Amino acid sequence: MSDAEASMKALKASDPAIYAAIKAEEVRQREKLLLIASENFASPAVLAAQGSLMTNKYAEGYPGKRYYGGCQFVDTAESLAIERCRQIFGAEHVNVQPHSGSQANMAAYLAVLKPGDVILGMNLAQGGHLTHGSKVNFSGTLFQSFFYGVNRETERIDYDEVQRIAEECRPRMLVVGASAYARILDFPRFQQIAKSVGAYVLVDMAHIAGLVAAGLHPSPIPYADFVTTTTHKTLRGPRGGVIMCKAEHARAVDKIVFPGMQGGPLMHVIAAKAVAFKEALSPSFKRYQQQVVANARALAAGLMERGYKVVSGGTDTHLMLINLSNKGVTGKDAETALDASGIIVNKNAVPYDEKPPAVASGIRIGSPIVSTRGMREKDMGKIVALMDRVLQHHQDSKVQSEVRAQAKALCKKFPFIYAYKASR
Ligand code: DSN
Repeated sequence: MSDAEASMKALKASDPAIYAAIKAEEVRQREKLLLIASENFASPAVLAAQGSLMTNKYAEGYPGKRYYGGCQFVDTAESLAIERCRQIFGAEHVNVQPHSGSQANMAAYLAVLKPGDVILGMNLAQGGHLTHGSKVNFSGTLFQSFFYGVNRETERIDYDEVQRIAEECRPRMLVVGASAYARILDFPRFQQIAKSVGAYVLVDMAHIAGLVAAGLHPSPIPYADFVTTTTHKTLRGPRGGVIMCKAEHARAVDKIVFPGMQGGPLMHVIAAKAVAFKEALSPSFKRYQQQVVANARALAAGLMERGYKVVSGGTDTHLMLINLSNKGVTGKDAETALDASGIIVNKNAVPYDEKPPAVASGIRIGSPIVSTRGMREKDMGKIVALMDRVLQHHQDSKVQSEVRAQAKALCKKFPFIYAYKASR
């Protein structure tokens, strides 16, 4: 019996309720077509490190400078994580301790800004992120936030407009990055805009970090003072965050992460980050990312052929937004009908959406998980056909149950990377 199997067996005996929830989640992940753009399947090696006994260790401080004894082995894990991350992205300084992407962003702000300072980020309603200045988030309450969005016609960022808004609001920090924008980000242009108004540049590359690692999206590193990312999206590691910066901000960043914002780092997660970074340095990771992009393009092309409006007319990345307003179904109803059919997406506002976010006119879909399972362009065609059938008959439960069986059959053809025999 493997360690993982033994652990699951022990869990089953000690906590049957949580064991059952995990097993049900395993079945869900195995049998459904998962198209949430921000999710992925971390490798068994990543899971092993994240589920390891390094969770038991306190290690406030940084490698070689801790406030606890017995840190020699967690030091090894953190030093490897830092070194591998630097190797992937070429940053001058790396801190792998942020517990999440939001905390990495908080660290970037607090390293150089004071409460009340002005920040300019992408509007959440047009593809940005909560932590880029949303009024319901710390970033919008601690700082004075202003927003840029996308052009109504092209549905792409209008850089002249960003320049105009920056000149008007004079930000101290220009925040770049998105959670629902499918096009290449022009980092040199953002840097130019920031320089012209004396702002720092923070690039939150959480969604595209895997693509950047593989050289399939331009790197923000040369153009930004701070670059943050999560490690679990296209990068395919454990849940968590990382902050990178220019050498001149290294001390401020380290100080604000610890002791400024966090106490003990999650050493098991940091070990898992190191494992994921090693994987990201391998040639197979690059091939994986190429397939992620190819699959996203195939999904977009297939949907457009069937009359779906893909925001901005396509995708350069792993994700796309579909505006369903010409299909007579809201984002909310589409999400529900697809879920009942074994296809998991999230409702999403489209640019200039008139519906509230909890209803929304669109859905966001992404290719990271289906690509991890080994699916290719022709399989995307099958997914498009299944989605189209559901969306055309979104109130028909017979269609939903037929598609659910077809989605399960398609999943069955591709390996599910976790296999705990104890569960069978
Ligand atoms: N909530 C994440 C997403 O789905 O894009 C971003 O943090």
